[in-house]
Amino acid sequence: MTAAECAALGGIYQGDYTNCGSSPCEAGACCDGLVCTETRRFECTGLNLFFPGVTCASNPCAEPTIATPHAAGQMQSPNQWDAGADPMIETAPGSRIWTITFSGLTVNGRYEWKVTDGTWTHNLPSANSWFYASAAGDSTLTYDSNFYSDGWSPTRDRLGVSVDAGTWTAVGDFLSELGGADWNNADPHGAMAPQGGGIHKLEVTGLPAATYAWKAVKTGTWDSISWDARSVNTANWQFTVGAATDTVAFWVDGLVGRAKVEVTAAPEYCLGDLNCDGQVAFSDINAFVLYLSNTPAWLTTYPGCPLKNGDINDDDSYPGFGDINPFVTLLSTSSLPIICP
Ligand SMILES: [Ca+2]
Ligand SMILES: [Ca+2]
Ligand SMILES: [Ca+2]
Repeated sequence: MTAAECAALGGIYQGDYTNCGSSPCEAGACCDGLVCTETRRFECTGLNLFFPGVTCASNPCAEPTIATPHAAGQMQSPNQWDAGADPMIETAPGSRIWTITFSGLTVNGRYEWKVTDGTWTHNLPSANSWFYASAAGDSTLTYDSNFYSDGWSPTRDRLGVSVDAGTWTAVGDFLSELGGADWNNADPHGAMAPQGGGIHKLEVTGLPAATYAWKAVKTGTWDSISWDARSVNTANWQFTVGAATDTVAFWVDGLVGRAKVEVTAAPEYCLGDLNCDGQVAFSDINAFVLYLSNTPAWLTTYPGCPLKNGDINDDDSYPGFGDINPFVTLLSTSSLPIICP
């Protein structure tokens, strides 16, 4: 609202560029990958990283967020949360990856921690991070300050651990649409399947077109990895489904400390459905013969039917006789009818 509207309500105008959030007018550096622009906090959106009070002159998007990382937290002894006691060691000069191993921990115990600069002046993530000790009571923590454009997030400041948390759930407001309960962090509809190497995945279809939010959590807890961090209070991650036929794939990498969500639209064709009735069956044989022998007549008979439907071997060459044998194979080796996606 304007200053006048605010005054009419008896309020105190907080100034331009403010909203109902905590400190939205704060200026700083906004990093879109390695590209830096100076913005207000509320203007730095999406997966971009915001460094309050920082200008682009120091090139914050290319430099490690913390150049002298230390690990501080509940795993330290004798004093927990000692910002300067446990420096992390760079794996190789210039690697921008630092590690530290703690041992003598509670077997399979859970610990909260942060990366500090040796003091409490700069630390991350904003909420505490977390890890679990191994069955031998140790754990190696990693701080990776490199920027990655590998499709996973966070794109920098990844916090790695040597012990995967175990079972993971994709939790969010999409779960009720799947028959579960929204934001139930133990909902079986959100259970992610282990893919090996600490990676877990859930793939779903049938979500009505809408924008949803999610995050990956250790099942039954709020220990999470999202686009912003591995922490006890990660940000929600939005994704948009365009149609119920879209496939949504949720991924988490519990060791590296990264996650991603991929929405894939169903293909706009159906290989083998030559009469465009939504399924592949023997009733497509005559249509396929017409398709090959007189394509213009086929187009007239089945208006709007994708020509690609006849590209049975999916080599993007069609119409062509090379698809005859694949068509015979498709019909003779499949359980018919095949319902189009
Ligand atoms: Ca819902
Ligand atoms: Ca058909
Ligand atoms: Ca073909």
